[in-house]
Amino acid sequence: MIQIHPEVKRIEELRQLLQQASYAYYVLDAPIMEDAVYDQLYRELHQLEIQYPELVSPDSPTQRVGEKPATQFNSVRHNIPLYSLENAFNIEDLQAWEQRWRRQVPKMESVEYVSELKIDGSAIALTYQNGILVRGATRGDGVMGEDVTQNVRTIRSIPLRLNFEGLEILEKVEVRGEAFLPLDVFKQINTERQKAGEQLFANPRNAAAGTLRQLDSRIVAKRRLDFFAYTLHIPGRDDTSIANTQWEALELLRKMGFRVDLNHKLCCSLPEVAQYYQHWDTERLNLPYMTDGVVVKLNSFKLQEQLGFTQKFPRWAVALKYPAEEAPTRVENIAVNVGRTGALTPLAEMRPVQLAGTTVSRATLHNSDRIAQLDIRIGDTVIVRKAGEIIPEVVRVLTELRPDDAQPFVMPTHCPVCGQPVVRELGEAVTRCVNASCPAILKGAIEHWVSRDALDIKGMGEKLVHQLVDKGLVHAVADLYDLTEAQLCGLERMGQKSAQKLIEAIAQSKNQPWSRVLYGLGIRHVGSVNAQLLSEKFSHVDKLVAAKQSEIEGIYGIGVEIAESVYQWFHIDANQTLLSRLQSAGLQLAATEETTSVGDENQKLIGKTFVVTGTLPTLKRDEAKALIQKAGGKITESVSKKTDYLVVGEDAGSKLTKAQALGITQLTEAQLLEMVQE
Ligand code: 0OW
Repeated sequence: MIQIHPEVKRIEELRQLLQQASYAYYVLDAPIMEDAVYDQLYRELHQLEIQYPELVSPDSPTQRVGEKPATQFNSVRHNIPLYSLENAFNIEDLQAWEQRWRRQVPKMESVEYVSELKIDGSAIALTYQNGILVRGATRGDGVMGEDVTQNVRTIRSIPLRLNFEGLEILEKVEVRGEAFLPLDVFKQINTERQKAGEQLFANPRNAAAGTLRQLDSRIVAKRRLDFFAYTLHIPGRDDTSIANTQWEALELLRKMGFRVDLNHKLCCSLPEVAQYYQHWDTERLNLPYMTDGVVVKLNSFKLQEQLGFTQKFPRWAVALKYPAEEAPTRVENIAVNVGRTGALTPLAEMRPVQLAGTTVSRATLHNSDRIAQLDIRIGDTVIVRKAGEIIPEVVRVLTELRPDDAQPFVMPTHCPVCGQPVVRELGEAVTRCVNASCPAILKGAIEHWVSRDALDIKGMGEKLVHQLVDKGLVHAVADLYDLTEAQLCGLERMGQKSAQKLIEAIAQSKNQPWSRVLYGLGIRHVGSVNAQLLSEKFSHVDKLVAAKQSEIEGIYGIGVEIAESVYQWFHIDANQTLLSRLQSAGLQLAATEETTSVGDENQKLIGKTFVVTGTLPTLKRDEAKALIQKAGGKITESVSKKTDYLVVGEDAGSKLTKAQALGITQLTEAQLLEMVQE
């Protein structure tokens, strides 16, 4: 007797509801419920699925993210090759293309084209089996691609199950489209990478391709990739079985639940295509995503079939590009910018040049390694590239135009802002100023101090911080607590009311707990988790000042490197002065009774044994171990039958293989955090 769970009905109901809500939100951009309601329903479904794991199905909204990180990507063959597109760079090329294909078919009068924006992302091929997404693959070389199914599943606008009205007969469906990063998401990712001192993505296309090839789908999920479908195939049947034209195919893709770029247009002649192309030359700069020209296709599938393909391209389509966004200019100077972390970033100052609709005169040169790689010198003529809104980039030096007096760039030995010696740690590309009171670092220190996870002082934006430092009102974070309303009123865009509010917000921050103050000090390697651990072990600042380095090291999760950085920081006179000033200003430099550390209630991992392996996306391995320890879990260094969980990061090695062999549950960092969450 098959036991039918009473919850089956509820689970199906929840899945339907959540899928409709997700489709409405991510594909139609027309939410049908509040986020809080969605989250509530999601939690209910998740709980039911945890209770009855046998009821989980691959198309459940809970199955989008959180798979264990892949160790590699398998190579897969596309059922139907993913062709690329022949390029046309102007209307003449487009007309030549039309002449070419017309010679291949009997004379015809009217012909329809579909013009589509060429989305500048990374092409992917999706395979659906009986309406369920079973595979997502990168384009690769068009014949073989990489299986990135786990990552594709995290793209919310890709349906896990097709909306199949009337198409149930279709057993296998192939959909192709472009995975892309919206511009605001791209900028956000680069801002985070800049803060973390990581190399920036040069453009959204690289960022999308790089994200799709992430081994840990949690990272992919956080990056919020999006997707536009543009091709539909039914393997083994000719495409005219379900649609006769590209236009109909796009409509069908929408019905099936895909996002389709609605800027496509049916054109009845080449002049109409040219008009579409001209229109989008300027309009594309207002789009929330990058495009790379226009794709022009013959609308009729019958005609497409007659024309077929060359070795690489369809004869019935062409990519009509806009004038290249690269131009030559001269490097007049190479300046050095000191960032908030003290990093010295070389910047090329160039003769202004018109690029992609804007005037460009500066481009980042990242670090000394990049300068050496480009062999760029002051006086050189270079090719600068700027696609859409993206940061301008020096592509190459035209060495044949190098003047005799071209000067190689030498990274300064002293900080250009404060004059103190700079440091370039062995093996690091970045050169850094380490003087805590350097104005450039000071601005960064104050921005960190007022930030959300630190003292959380609202209203203290970057521009105001720069004014406070540049006007000499603040030389250290402690000076914030001596500011008067009158001083603030004297600043730009600061009225009496907002000055009062800000003074109030600064005063309020004195109630923040000791762990936030500790984090706010901006000690290298002390993130909010380590600050929490340190503030629990040393409940008063004096204990931390008096602590030996070995004591600090003794806290699980505080490795040697962190302990050294903490010990050194508390033994610098200027920092001791800062602490006493903060103390007298009334900041919390000790744990008070109400800010109890996490008590016994959060012992969710008691009795469980964990091993941590690989590089985790946000936590250091030691921080993860400390979290596990704090929640009552036991840490061992090697995997055995007694291991309950293996926490897996990128480039996990033999421990992962052994865990898989022993059938030990693997966790991503996010799943671990979910387990220890209060
Ligand atoms: N990037 C696009 C796009 C598009 C395919 C069909 C057969 C050959 C090209 O927006 N709208 N339509 C097509 O049609 N391809 C596109 O992108 C191609 C895919 C592979 C290389 C280009 O990115």
